[in-house]
Amino acid sequence: MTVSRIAIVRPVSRSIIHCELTHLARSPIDYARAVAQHEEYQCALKELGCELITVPAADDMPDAVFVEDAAIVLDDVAVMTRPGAVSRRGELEGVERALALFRPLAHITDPATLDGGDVLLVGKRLFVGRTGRSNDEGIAQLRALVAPHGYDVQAVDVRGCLHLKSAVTAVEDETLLGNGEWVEREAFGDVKWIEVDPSEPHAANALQIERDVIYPRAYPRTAERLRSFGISLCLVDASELAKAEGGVTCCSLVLEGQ
Ligand code: CIR
Repeated sequence: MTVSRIAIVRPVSRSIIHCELTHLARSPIDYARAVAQHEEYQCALKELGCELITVPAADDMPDAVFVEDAAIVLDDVAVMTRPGAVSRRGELEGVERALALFRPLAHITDPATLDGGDVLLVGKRLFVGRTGRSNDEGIAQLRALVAPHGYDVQAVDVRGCLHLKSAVTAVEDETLLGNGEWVEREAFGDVKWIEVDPSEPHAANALQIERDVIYPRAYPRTAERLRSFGISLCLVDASELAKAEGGVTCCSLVLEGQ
């Protein structure tokens, strides 16, 4: 059997300047620059062995490029979320059509809310941030949907940032990169923890693709720290979409195809 790695992506919307913002003040986003940076990101995904599947653009949905929030993709099921921001719920349809080719689907339903950016997979554990976007009902529904597939769901309190994965992501299978000001590292049990450089609080969002990590150029001190732990980085410029509160995990859904 040939197993290939697939990354689902979606173009930057022409209306990106009207994106949702929670913790950042609105600043002008250069659409052409955002598109060029998104191209570089997609090249990085391809270099790391991903085949890209592009969901059709949704120019009327400002945040559509952030496909991560629409679904949680596991080996044997994909859970379509119910985004906490009402303006983002229309994004699901296109992503669902793409995912249906690869996984059976399950759905989070009203009154639950859940954003994919709040869900961090470590082995068979799903850590889920309790945030303004993901509520307790969302966490409970996710638990019920994934338990039959052998996954354990643990809720984690998050403060000071948008999503759990703004505060912590995996850089190796059992190694997390985190900002301990935004999330309690003890919540993650016995995993190795690399703390971001204190001068780079936004540096915890990294996208692990097997033994490599796609990582923003904007955080050189934390990058150096990661390299000192032997982590191989593929650096990209992600500064325009960072103004929309998006990071490198947000712009793709990576899954093993078969
Ligand atoms: C939002 O607020 O929903 C978007 N402007 C940013 C979403 C970023 N997504 C993510 O961190 N998973």
